[in-house]
Amino acid sequence: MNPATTKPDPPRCVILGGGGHARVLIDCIRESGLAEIEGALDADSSLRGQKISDVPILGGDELLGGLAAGGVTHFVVGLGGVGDNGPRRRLFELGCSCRLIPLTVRHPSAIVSRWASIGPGCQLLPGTIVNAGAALGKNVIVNSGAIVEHDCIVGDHVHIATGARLASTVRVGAGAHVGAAATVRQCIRIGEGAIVGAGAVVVKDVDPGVVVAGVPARPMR
Ligand code: JB2
Repeated sequence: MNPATTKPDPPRCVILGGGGHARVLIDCIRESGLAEIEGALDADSSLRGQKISDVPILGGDELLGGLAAGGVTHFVVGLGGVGDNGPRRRLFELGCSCRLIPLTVRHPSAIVSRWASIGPGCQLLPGTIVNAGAALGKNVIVNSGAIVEHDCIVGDHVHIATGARLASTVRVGAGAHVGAAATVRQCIRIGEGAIVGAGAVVVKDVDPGVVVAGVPARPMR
Protein backbone atom coordinates (compact mmCIF):
# COMPACT_ATOMS: atom_id res chain seq x y z
CA MET A 1 0.00 0.00 0.00
CA ASN A 2 1.28 3.47 -0.88
CA PRO A 3 0.67 5.61 2.28
CA ALA A 4 0.63 8.87 0.26
CA THR A 5 -2.28 7.79 -1.98
CA THR A 6 -3.77 4.82 -0.05
CA LYS A 7 -3.79 3.03 -3.39
CA PRO A 8 -2.60 -0.58 -3.34
CA ASP A 9 0.82 -1.08 -4.90
CA PRO A 10 0.63 -2.55 -8.43
CA PRO A 11 1.42 -6.28 -8.58
CA ARG A 12 4.97 -7.35 -9.46
CA CYS A 13 5.30 -9.42 -12.61
CA VAL A 14 7.95 -11.31 -14.58
CA ILE A 15 7.95 -11.71 -18.37
CA LEU A 16 8.84 -15.13 -19.84
CA GLY A 17 10.79 -14.43 -23.03
CA GLY A 18 12.96 -11.51 -23.94
CA GLY A 19 12.45 -10.95 -27.68
CA GLY A 20 10.34 -8.73 -29.91
CA HIS A 21 6.95 -9.74 -28.53
CA ALA A 22 8.14 -9.11 -24.98
CA ARG A 23 9.14 -5.57 -25.95
CA VAL A 24 5.59 -4.85 -27.15
CA LEU A 25 4.21 -6.26 -23.90
CA ILE A 26 6.53 -4.07 -21.84
CA ASP A 27 5.05 -1.01 -23.57
CA CYS A 28 1.50 -2.26 -22.93
CA ILE A 29 2.16 -2.91 -19.25
CA ARG A 30 3.85 0.46 -18.76
CA GLU A 31 1.19 2.41 -20.68
CA SER A 32 -1.61 0.79 -18.71
CA GLY A 33 0.14 0.91 -15.33
CA LEU A 34 -1.02 -2.67 -14.79
CA ALA A 35 2.02 -3.94 -12.93
CA GLU A 36 5.62 -3.36 -11.94
CA ILE A 37 7.97 -5.37 -14.14
CA GLU A 38 10.58 -7.18 -12.05
CA GLY A 39 12.48 -8.49 -15.07
CA ALA A 40 12.39 -10.90 -17.97
CA LEU A 41 13.55 -14.51 -18.19
CA ASP A 42 15.00 -15.90 -21.39
CA ALA A 43 16.15 -19.38 -22.46
CA ASP A 44 19.19 -17.85 -24.19
CA SER A 45 21.82 -17.64 -21.44
CA SER A 46 23.91 -15.18 -23.49
CA LEU A 47 21.21 -12.54 -22.86
CA ARG A 48 21.60 -12.68 -19.08
CA GLY A 49 22.45 -9.23 -17.69
CA GLN A 50 21.26 -7.48 -20.86
CA LYS A 51 18.14 -5.34 -21.09
CA ILE A 52 15.09 -5.32 -23.37
CA SER A 53 13.71 -1.83 -23.44
CA ASP A 54 14.74 -0.93 -19.87
CA VAL A 55 13.86 -4.30 -18.34
CA PRO A 56 16.73 -6.52 -17.15
CA ILE A 57 17.00 -10.13 -18.33
CA LEU A 58 17.57 -11.92 -15.06
CA GLY A 59 18.33 -15.43 -16.33
CA GLY A 60 16.35 -18.54 -17.34
CA ASP A 61 13.02 -20.05 -16.33
CA GLU A 62 14.65 -21.90 -13.41
CA LEU A 63 14.48 -18.55 -11.53
CA LEU A 64 10.66 -18.55 -11.52
CA GLY A 65 10.22 -20.35 -8.20
CA GLY A 66 12.64 -17.99 -6.42
CA LEU A 67 10.94 -14.92 -7.87
CA ALA A 68 7.58 -16.20 -6.63
CA ALA A 69 9.07 -16.78 -3.17
CA GLY A 70 10.47 -13.22 -3.26
CA GLY A 71 7.11 -11.53 -3.79
CA VAL A 72 6.54 -11.59 -7.55
CA THR A 73 2.87 -12.53 -7.94
CA HIS A 74 2.18 -12.42 -11.69
CA PHE A 75 3.71 -13.66 -14.95
CA VAL A 76 3.32 -12.77 -18.62
CA VAL A 77 4.07 -15.18 -21.46
CA GLY A 78 6.40 -13.07 -23.60
CA LEU A 79 6.76 -15.44 -26.56
CA GLY A 80 4.91 -14.59 -29.77
CA GLY A 81 5.20 -18.10 -31.14
CA VAL A 82 4.27 -17.47 -34.76
CA GLY A 83 2.60 -20.65 -36.07
CA ASP A 84 3.39 -22.99 -33.17
CA ASN A 85 1.60 -22.06 -29.96
CA GLY A 86 2.98 -25.11 -28.11
CA PRO A 87 5.87 -23.20 -26.45
CA ARG A 88 3.43 -20.47 -25.31
CA ARG A 89 1.17 -23.11 -23.79
CA ARG A 90 4.13 -24.75 -22.01
CA LEU A 91 5.30 -21.42 -20.53
CA PHE A 92 1.75 -20.60 -19.41
CA GLU A 93 1.52 -23.93 -17.58
CA LEU A 94 4.99 -23.42 -16.09
CA GLY A 95 4.03 -20.02 -14.66
CA CYS A 96 0.82 -21.43 -13.15
CA SER A 97 2.70 -24.41 -11.70
CA CYS A 98 4.90 -21.92 -9.79
CA ARG A 99 1.69 -20.50 -8.27
CA LEU A 100 2.02 -17.25 -10.19
CA ILE A 101 -1.06 -15.51 -11.61
CA PRO A 102 -1.24 -14.90 -15.39
CA LEU A 103 -1.43 -11.14 -15.94
CA THR A 104 -4.07 -10.06 -18.46
CA VAL A 105 -2.42 -7.35 -20.55
CA ARG A 106 -4.55 -4.70 -22.21
CA HIS A 107 -3.10 -1.68 -23.97
CA PRO A 108 -5.13 1.51 -23.26
CA SER A 109 -5.94 1.80 -26.98
CA ALA A 110 -7.62 -1.62 -27.09
CA ILE A 111 -11.41 -1.41 -27.45
CA VAL A 112 -13.08 -4.19 -25.50
CA SER A 113 -16.84 -4.51 -25.05
CA ARG A 114 -18.07 -4.81 -21.48
CA TRP A 115 -20.02 -7.79 -22.82
CA ALA A 116 -16.91 -9.61 -23.98
CA SER A 117 -15.29 -12.24 -21.78
CA ILE A 118 -11.51 -12.22 -21.53
CA GLY A 119 -9.65 -15.17 -20.00
CA PRO A 120 -6.62 -15.04 -17.71
CA GLY A 121 -3.30 -14.15 -19.33
CA CYS A 122 -4.86 -12.75 -22.51
CA GLN A 123 -2.92 -10.05 -24.36
CA LEU A 124 -4.89 -7.29 -26.10
CA LEU A 125 -2.26 -5.27 -27.90
CA PRO A 126 -2.44 -1.71 -29.31
CA GLY A 127 -5.46 -0.93 -31.46
CA THR A 128 -7.30 -4.21 -31.05
CA ILE A 129 -11.10 -4.52 -31.01
CA VAL A 130 -13.01 -7.25 -29.18
CA ASN A 131 -16.76 -6.80 -29.56
CA ALA A 132 -19.86 -7.78 -27.59
CA GLY A 133 -20.42 -11.43 -26.84
CA ALA A 134 -16.90 -12.47 -27.87
CA ALA A 135 -15.26 -14.96 -25.50
CA LEU A 136 -11.49 -15.43 -25.32
CA GLY A 137 -10.03 -18.40 -23.44
CA LYS A 138 -6.79 -18.20 -21.48
CA ASN A 139 -3.41 -17.05 -22.85
CA VAL A 140 -4.89 -15.71 -26.10
CA ILE A 141 -2.96 -13.06 -28.05
CA VAL A 142 -5.00 -10.53 -29.99
CA ASN A 143 -2.06 -8.85 -31.66
CA SER A 144 -1.80 -5.22 -32.74
CA GLY A 145 -4.74 -4.00 -34.82
CA ALA A 146 -6.54 -7.36 -34.88
CA ILE A 147 -10.36 -7.53 -34.68
CA VAL A 148 -12.44 -10.16 -32.92
CA GLU A 149 -16.05 -9.42 -33.87
CA HIS A 150 -19.14 -10.06 -31.82
CA ASP A 151 -19.93 -13.56 -30.57
CA CYS A 152 -16.64 -15.12 -31.69
CA ILE A 153 -15.37 -17.89 -29.41
CA VAL A 154 -11.58 -18.19 -29.24
CA GLY A 155 -9.93 -21.14 -27.47
CA ASP A 156 -6.99 -21.25 -25.07
CA HIS A 157 -3.47 -20.32 -26.30
CA VAL A 158 -4.72 -19.04 -29.70
CA HIS A 159 -2.78 -16.29 -31.45
CA ILE A 160 -4.76 -13.86 -33.63
CA ALA A 161 -1.82 -12.19 -35.34
CA THR A 162 -1.28 -8.56 -36.29
CA GLY A 163 -4.16 -7.06 -38.27
CA ALA A 164 -6.14 -10.31 -38.60
CA ARG A 165 -9.93 -10.10 -38.59
CA LEU A 166 -12.49 -12.57 -37.35
CA ALA A 167 -15.95 -11.64 -38.62
CA SER A 168 -18.83 -12.39 -36.30
CA THR A 169 -19.56 -15.76 -34.68
CA VAL A 170 -16.30 -17.41 -35.73
CA ARG A 171 -15.03 -20.28 -33.54
CA VAL A 172 -11.29 -20.83 -33.19
CA GLY A 173 -10.10 -24.04 -31.53
CA ALA A 174 -7.41 -24.16 -28.85
CA GLY A 175 -3.83 -23.56 -29.96
CA ALA A 176 -4.75 -22.40 -33.46
CA HIS A 177 -2.91 -19.56 -35.18
CA VAL A 178 -4.58 -16.97 -37.43
CA GLY A 179 -1.83 -15.28 -39.43
CA ALA A 180 -1.17 -11.60 -39.91
CA ALA A 181 -3.84 -9.75 -41.92
CA ALA A 182 -5.88 -12.92 -42.49
CA THR A 183 -9.67 -12.57 -42.72
CA VAL A 184 -12.09 -15.22 -41.48
CA ARG A 185 -15.69 -14.99 -42.72
CA GLN A 186 -18.58 -15.06 -40.26
CA CYS A 187 -19.71 -18.38 -38.72
CA ILE A 188 -16.53 -20.24 -39.83
CA ARG A 189 -14.93 -22.86 -37.54
CA ILE A 190 -11.16 -23.08 -37.29
CA GLY A 191 -10.15 -26.40 -35.70
CA GLU A 192 -7.76 -26.93 -32.79
CA GLY A 193 -4.12 -26.40 -33.69
CA ALA A 194 -4.93 -25.27 -37.24
CA ILE A 195 -2.84 -22.57 -38.92
CA VAL A 196 -4.24 -19.87 -41.19
CA GLY A 197 -1.49 -18.31 -43.31
CA ALA A 198 -0.83 -14.60 -43.41
CA GLY A 199 -3.21 -12.73 -45.70
CA ALA A 200 -5.52 -15.72 -46.23
CA VAL A 201 -9.26 -15.26 -46.68
CA VAL A 202 -11.05 -18.16 -45.01
CA VAL A 203 -14.52 -18.91 -46.39
CA LYS A 204 -14.78 -22.63 -45.43
CA ASP A 205 -14.30 -24.43 -42.12
CA VAL A 206 -10.72 -25.54 -41.37
CA ASP A 207 -10.20 -28.99 -39.82
CA PRO A 208 -8.07 -29.42 -36.67
CA GLY A 209 -4.33 -29.34 -37.32
CA VAL A 210 -4.71 -28.32 -40.97
CA VAL A 211 -2.67 -25.47 -42.51
CA VAL A 212 -4.54 -23.27 -44.98
CA ALA A 213 -3.32 -20.35 -47.07
CA GLY A 214 -4.35 -18.16 -49.99
CA VAL A 215 -7.42 -16.33 -51.27
CA PRO A 216 -9.71 -18.15 -50.88
CA ALA A 217 -7.83 -20.22 -48.31
CA ARG A 218 -7.10 -23.85 -49.25
CA PRO A 219 -5.27 -26.62 -47.37
CA MET A 220 -1.53 -26.73 -48.05
CA ARG A 221 -0.19 -30.07 -49.31
O1 JB2 B 1 11.15 -21.59 -23.04
C1 JB2 B 1 11.53 -20.42 -23.11
C2 JB2 B 1 11.94 -19.80 -24.32
N1 JB2 B 1 12.03 -20.24 -25.61
C3 JB2 B 1 12.50 -19.20 -26.33
N2 JB2 B 1 11.57 -19.65 -21.98
C4 JB2 B 1 11.99 -18.34 -22.01
N3 JB2 B 1 12.00 -17.66 -20.85
N4 JB2 B 1 12.40 -17.73 -23.13
C5 JB2 B 1 12.36 -18.45 -24.27
N5 JB2 B 1 12.70 -18.12 -25.54
C6 JB2 B 1 13.22 -16.79 -25.91
O2 JB2 B 1 12.15 -16.02 -26.42
C7 JB2 B 1 14.25 -16.82 -27.01
O3 JB2 B 1 15.55 -17.14 -26.50
C8 JB2 B 1 14.16 -15.41 -27.57
O4 JB2 B 1 15.03 -14.49 -26.92
C9 JB2 B 1 12.71 -15.02 -27.30
C10 JB2 B 1 11.87 -14.98 -28.57
O5 JB2 B 1 12.19 -13.78 -29.24
P1 JB2 B 1 11.88 -13.51 -30.77
O6 JB2 B 1 12.07 -12.07 -31.02
O7 JB2 B 1 12.66 -14.51 -31.59
O8 JB2 B 1 10.37 -13.93 -30.97
P2 JB2 B 1 9.07 -13.40 -30.26
O9 JB2 B 1 8.30 -14.62 -29.90
O10 JB2 B 1 9.37 -12.43 -29.21
O11 JB2 B 1 8.30 -12.63 -31.42
C11 JB2 B 1 7.78 -13.33 -32.54
O12 JB2 B 1 6.36 -13.32 -32.50
C12 JB2 B 1 5.77 -12.02 -32.53
C13 JB2 B 1 4.28 -12.19 -32.44
C14 JB2 B 1 8.31 -12.60 -33.78
O13 JB2 B 1 8.01 -13.32 -34.91
C15 JB2 B 1 7.69 -11.21 -33.87
O14 JB2 B 1 8.08 -10.60 -35.09
C16 JB2 B 1 6.17 -11.29 -33.81
N6 JB2 B 1 5.61 -9.95 -33.81
